[in-house]
Amino acid sequence: MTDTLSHAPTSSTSARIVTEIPGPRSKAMHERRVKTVSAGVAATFPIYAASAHDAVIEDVDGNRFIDFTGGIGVMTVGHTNDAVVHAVADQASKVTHTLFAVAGYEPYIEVCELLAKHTPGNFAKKSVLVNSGAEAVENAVKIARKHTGRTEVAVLHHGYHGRTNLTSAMNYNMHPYGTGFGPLAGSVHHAPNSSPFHDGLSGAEAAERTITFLEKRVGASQIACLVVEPIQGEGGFIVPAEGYLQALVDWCHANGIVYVSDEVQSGMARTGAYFASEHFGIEPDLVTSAKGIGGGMPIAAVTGRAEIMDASHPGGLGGTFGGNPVSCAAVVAVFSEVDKRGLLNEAKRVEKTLKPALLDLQAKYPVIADVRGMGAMLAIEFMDPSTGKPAPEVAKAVQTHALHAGVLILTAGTFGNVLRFLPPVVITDDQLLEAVAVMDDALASL
Ligand code: PLZ
Repeated sequence: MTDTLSHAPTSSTSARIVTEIPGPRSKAMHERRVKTVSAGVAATFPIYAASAHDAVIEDVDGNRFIDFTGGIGVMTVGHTNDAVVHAVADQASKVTHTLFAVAGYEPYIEVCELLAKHTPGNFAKKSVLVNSGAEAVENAVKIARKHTGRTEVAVLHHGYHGRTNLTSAMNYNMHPYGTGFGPLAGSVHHAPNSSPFHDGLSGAEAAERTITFLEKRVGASQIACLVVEPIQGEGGFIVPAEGYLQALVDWCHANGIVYVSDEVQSGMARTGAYFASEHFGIEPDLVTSAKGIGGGMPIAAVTGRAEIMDASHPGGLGGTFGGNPVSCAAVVAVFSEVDKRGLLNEAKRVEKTLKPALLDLQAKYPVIADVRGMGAMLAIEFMDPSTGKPAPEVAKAVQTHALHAGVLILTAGTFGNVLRFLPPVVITDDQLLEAVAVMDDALASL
């Protein structure tokens, strides 16, 4: 046991393992957990966090981990970001809750102003604030249905949109999100996506395949909205072929369909732009955001064309906690941090350091079939070079090896054969390269 619990990690901290993993305190907590926490909640890593700063998490046993997960893409501005912590404490001492629909407060309006300014598209925009990514997607669908008077919802293969009844139906993978939880919401249609590494199609060819499916199976006139992640997150950081998304937007607009960009994972500086849609030159009708916008506080939003966002009658949108003042204060601080500290460029720096290092690993280990992504949203995909089949066991083995060496990495992909890197964009180059060296060791030992 060490005395490090009193010292929070600093930005330059490297990984440090001082106990077996999990350590005795984490083990004891786990024993308490299994008695009262539902087994339905996954436990990816067997450690329990005591403190965190920037890109480092320290567990209750004093082990320090370089964090490539960022709480699944949430901690873009860094753990316990000073500006966020200060804004939260300040707001908590003023007003913590009124329910915006009962008595308003300025931070909610400020957040909607910031989202109107920084989401793609040069037109009048409005927002509604909610609590989670899934709730944002649900609301985007509600709004699109009300606006169009249509019922059907289109999504893409390998997509992920949440765990509520409707969003579970919108996920590509039935397991673990839908299995046994049915009946899931109906009127959801899954169309082929664009995945250049796997399908070899150009953007135009992939768009034709998607559109043909939707026109034949559903009928364009029936579709309220098409919900698309610009870079598919849980699906394995799939970057669509050039021109694909624009072709879908054009088709939606020609057919009165609301195009929804689900930027819950890819949004807010993650890819080196405020929203990843910008990289593809598209202007979605609606954008969902969550994760990174709150700097660790729970908040999410639907933002989009004012005339669509105003489709609902008063009282049709909302909820008790949506746009909580403390969470809103955090969002305002996050936007200010991105601007003041140039965090869009920091995300690009992460790509500039990490991508070549991952390509070097690929040159050394043919089991790495693909290196892809943008900014601080990068991934490697493992395939067995002899069979060409997905190799989830390699992803798992590297993840486990890295955990024991002090690096937290998440898997992704429909087949679980992808490792994804979603670090806080304030992670240092040294920390990035330290983590790559750990993966190198892991692959060498396989
Ligand atoms: N849309 C694109 O990535 C959340 C899920 C992690 P919530 N992705 C991480 C897990 O195992 O629960 C996500 C997303 C996209 C919607 C969501 C849902 O956001 O805030 O988790 O509801």
